[in-house]
Amino acid sequence: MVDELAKPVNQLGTRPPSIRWKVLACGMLWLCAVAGNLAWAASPRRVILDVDPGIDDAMALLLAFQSPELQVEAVTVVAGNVPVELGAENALKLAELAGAWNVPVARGAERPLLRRLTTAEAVHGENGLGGLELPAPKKALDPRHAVEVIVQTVRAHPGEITLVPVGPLTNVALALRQAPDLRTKVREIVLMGGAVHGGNVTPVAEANIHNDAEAAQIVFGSGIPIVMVGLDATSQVVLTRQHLARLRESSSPLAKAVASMAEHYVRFYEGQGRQGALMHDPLAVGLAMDRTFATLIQPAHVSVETRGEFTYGQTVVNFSLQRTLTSPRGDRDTIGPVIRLEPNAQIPLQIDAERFLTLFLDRITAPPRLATPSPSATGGTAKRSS
Ligand SMILES: [Ca+2]
Repeated sequence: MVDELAKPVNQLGTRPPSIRWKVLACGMLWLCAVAGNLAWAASPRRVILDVDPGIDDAMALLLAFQSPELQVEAVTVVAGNVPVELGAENALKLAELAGAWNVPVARGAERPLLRRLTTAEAVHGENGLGGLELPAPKKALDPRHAVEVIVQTVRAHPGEITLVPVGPLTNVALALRQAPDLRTKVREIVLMGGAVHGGNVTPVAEANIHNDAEAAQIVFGSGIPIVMVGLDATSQVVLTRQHLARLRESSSPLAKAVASMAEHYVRFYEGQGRQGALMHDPLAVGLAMDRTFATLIQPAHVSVETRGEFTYGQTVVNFSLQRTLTSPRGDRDTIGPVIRLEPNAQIPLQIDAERFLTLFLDRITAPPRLATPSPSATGGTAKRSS
């Protein structure tokens, strides 16, 4: 330190920092930057899962609860695979199974905006969980409507919430109608629905979009960044009997539950001539936490068919990002001009299915990550700890 004091002072009367101090300061700055980056990388992404459980919804919920990359702010339930009352009860049971006592579960829309509801007991079983009987829930539903929960949660964390809807888009569309400010406050929507080619309830329509195409069109028109996890992506991820065997070997209660539900689900798909069950909803959760599960993803402009007699619910995926208009000429129209369309969705086209399924099985066979003591005898929803 003597050396330091012996140095001349500058015009402002302070000593210039020594090399040692400069190195120390740079080191501190570097450490702060690294720590900041680590904190950013480690901070989980806030998500709301909008579900219609449903076996693959159940697997998606459990994957989300078991994943430190995600912070599930709420689970909202919509009518779809099963009526909303049953879906809400299933969501409560699954949250309890995962130990997610502090995550609000709210019931939402009972039917699509305009159309009649179509349920899917043939795929998911009469109770929506492939016949798996879980204990009656002690956890209570959030007293708010699901739409209110979505609006309030997004407004409480503007720019931070990723919506992960894996059922019909009714709740999300109603939230956007009720609170147009959500268009700029939702960080992103990673939805399971639609397809570039084909469908699973009609030759051109996927079930979630087909169940409420009007709601889907509102969501795709919202301006919120969307990742459309469609059948093209989800049909690449197949849960086979080998995977079921690994789940059955595990002592984890989550794995045993998933194995039981998936038995029904796999059998349904085997009946369609497939090697196993398609992991629709879990893949949306996977892409919400790690986009690199998609090895090819392309921007597109997606429109939803709401009027076609044979094409209702089709997602018309335009990768060219151009639309040719027509202009009147006398008693006819003529082609032109061509206008440019802004992309409204990213479309995952190729999935690293093996990597995703490995993560899924690892997470489901692990002990419940959120396990906390159950609420006291009142059985109400516990207060949030954060
Ligand atoms: Ca679903």
